Amino acid sequence: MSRISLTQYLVEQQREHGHIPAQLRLLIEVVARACKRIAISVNKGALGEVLGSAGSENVQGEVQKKLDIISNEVLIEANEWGGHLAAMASEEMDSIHVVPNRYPQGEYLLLFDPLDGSSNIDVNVSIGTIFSVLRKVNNQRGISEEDFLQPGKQQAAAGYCVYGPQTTLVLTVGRGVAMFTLDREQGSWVLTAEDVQIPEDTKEFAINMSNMRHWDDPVKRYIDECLAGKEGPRGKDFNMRWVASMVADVHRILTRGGIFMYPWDKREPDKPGKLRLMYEANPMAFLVEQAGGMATNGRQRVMDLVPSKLHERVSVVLGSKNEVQRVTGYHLEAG
Ligand code: AHM
Ligand code: MG
Repeated sequence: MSRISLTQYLVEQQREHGHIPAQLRLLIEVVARACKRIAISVNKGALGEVLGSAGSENVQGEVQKKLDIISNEVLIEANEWGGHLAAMASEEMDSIHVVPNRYPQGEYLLLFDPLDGSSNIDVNVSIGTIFSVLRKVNNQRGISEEDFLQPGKQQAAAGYCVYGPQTTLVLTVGRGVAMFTLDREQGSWVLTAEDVQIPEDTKEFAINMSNMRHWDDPVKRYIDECLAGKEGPRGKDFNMRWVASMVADVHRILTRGGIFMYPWDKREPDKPGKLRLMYEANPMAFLVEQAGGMATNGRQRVMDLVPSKLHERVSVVLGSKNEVQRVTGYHLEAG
């Protein structure tokens, strides 16, 4: 059986559909190469002395793991010299990283969560890298944080790489979702799924149930109804999964459907949610919508939200369309 590589897939997208400019193709290839390097560090684990905390905190006051920092450095180093980028922003950096003057400036902006699901690193459970690509819209001047504050619907591409039993790269350039599995012997990404579709209905939800007492009423209502099973208003039994790595939870949903929620809760009433709009919610929302699913913050479409700052947080409800619609409806009914 002949297999299609990531390079061939991108060249065909560029040639046949003409919607991937050369710079974007290079950008995606470079990100994929960086993910391969991160996968090697992840796989080495204790042997590579990459486990444990780095003894520092990021801008959000979270303790950084060694792999958070290593992955961030790999992505920056890989991407800054190619001429395809103007600047980068990362969950692990306070402010944007502008491409140094010694390199040509490209027309794209790259945003990433270099190592998502950090709490799973040391326990050998799936983790990942999430990325989002925007165009630099303002050509009049240099580059600043403001250039990044675009709604998710303006993304040119998005994806993630999940480091699990297999290393898989999942990508959208706005024409459906494709998955590539890393062939470790060959060192290449091989197309293993195309036109990925999320079923509209599901019997599986993903939420951190330990936060139940802090949830808002519409979230409680939805989960209570799921828990009531066959005898309840939904008339069916629901299953629950929570990996605590958004990449792994979203990967399951893209593979077999489901709903993922990280809603606002009363622990931090002033924050709109835990997850980051630009590094986590937007790229995942783009993938989910491209696969026929839906992503909201409980009330509005995630990709319509206009960020007011780089590290903005957001409530997230995404996955199978009919379930996301239901949860969103419960929020809107509650006013
Ligand atoms: P991180 O980017 O610091 O790893 O945090 C994001 C992760 C998500 O991947 C996951 O859905 C969530 O945090 C899990 O949070 P919790 O430990 O509260 O269940
Ligand atoms: Mg994260």
